[in-house]
Amino acid sequence: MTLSRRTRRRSSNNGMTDASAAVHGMQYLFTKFGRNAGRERRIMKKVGIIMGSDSDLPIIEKAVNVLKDLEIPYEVHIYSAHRTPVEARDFAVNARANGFGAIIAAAGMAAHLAGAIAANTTLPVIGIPCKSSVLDGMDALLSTVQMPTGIPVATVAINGGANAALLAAEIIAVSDEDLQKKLDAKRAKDAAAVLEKDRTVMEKL
Ligand code: AIR
Repeated sequence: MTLSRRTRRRSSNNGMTDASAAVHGMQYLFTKFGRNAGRERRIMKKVGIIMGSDSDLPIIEKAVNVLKDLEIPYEVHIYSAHRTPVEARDFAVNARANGFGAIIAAAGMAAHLAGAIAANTTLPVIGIPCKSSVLDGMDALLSTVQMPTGIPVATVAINGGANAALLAAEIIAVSDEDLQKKLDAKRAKDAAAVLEKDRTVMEKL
């Protein structure tokens, strides 16, 4: 969550952090000289998770749990469109080069974070409006969903952390067959759990 360390480490690697550059370098060497030389080896894209404040953490935890279950790599940061606009922009501008495939942005109140991130990248951005004010999240919902034409934000329900992560997973899975299978298996498991409840409901009532 430190704001400047990552920025400082960014060097001349086309906007990549040193860590990202090292991973890409290793990927290249494996492809070139490793046991599977010549075969394409892909590293799964990361999901970036940005929240406007640490008070949004309970909603972010729902997203993180889904990504962990699906074994999708992720990175979490606290950047605010209003309080730390430079860092938020910097993250978005470099996200693709840093190995991200989708970004989740969660904020409450006048929630411009997802839109501000989307303005600075063509990666898919998923907005989570957070319920953190007297307006029960309606303020954040409208601020997140009402994007002007040209800069889309895929907005999930108020406090919809789990669905944001599932949508990010579906985006990554477009080019990842293993992840597609995991998502199919999860759907089947979730449906089976509902049907199990269906079987027991009559006994209770
Ligand atoms: N926020 C922070 N910077 C800009 C916005 N919109 C949001 C946070 C949080 C809410 O303001 O995402 O949901 C209240 O933040 P805090 O830090 O006062 O608890």
